[in-house]
Amino acid sequence: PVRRAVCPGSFDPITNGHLDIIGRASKLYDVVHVAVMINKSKQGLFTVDERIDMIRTVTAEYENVEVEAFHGLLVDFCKQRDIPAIVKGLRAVSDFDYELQMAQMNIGLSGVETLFVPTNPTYSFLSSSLVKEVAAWGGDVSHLVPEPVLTALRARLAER
Ligand code: COD
Repeated sequence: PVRRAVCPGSFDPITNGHLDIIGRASKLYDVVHVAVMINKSKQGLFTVDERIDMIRTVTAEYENVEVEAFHGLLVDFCKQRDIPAIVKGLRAVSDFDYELQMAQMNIGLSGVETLFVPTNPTYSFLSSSLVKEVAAWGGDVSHLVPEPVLTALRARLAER
């Protein structure tokens, strides 16, 4: 049987921290689904289609990674694609409470397991929101996001 896992997130935009987790998951599973979860109450810096394009570009080297958007519950995304496992990066203790809550909710809803991968310490402080904030004030984020994302960030922020 094909072993599948999902790496879910907002990816607004994808960072080197996300990419590290996706790359590691791609070595452990036959197919890794990257799910850009649509949150209607949160207006992003990038549209969902822009996020998907960026993720496809920077994961092109991984042949077993598939990227798509989803509007709904993560467990329904999993059910529809026969995915038994969610792979999440854990940055610090601060991530733990909420991640544990979601993991337990998800297993209770449908039996989907969550596996936590320890974040590469180089990226343990890294989040999409901090990247956007630092970049908006002209700070250098070139070591925190892949090159195509850096270009897109600069272009989007220059429009403002
Ligand atoms: N290093 C390693 N991993 C990282 C890093 C980093 N620096 N930054 C983020 N990650 C990993 C984490 O595992 C994180 O969970 C994931 O990437 C996504 O990060 P973000 O910031 O893009 O996305 P979030 O935190 O907004 O994603 C939350 C979800 C979209 C996964 C969640 O809200 C969800 O599942 N929503 C769907 C609706 C649903 O099912 N709700 C019920 C949940 S019980």
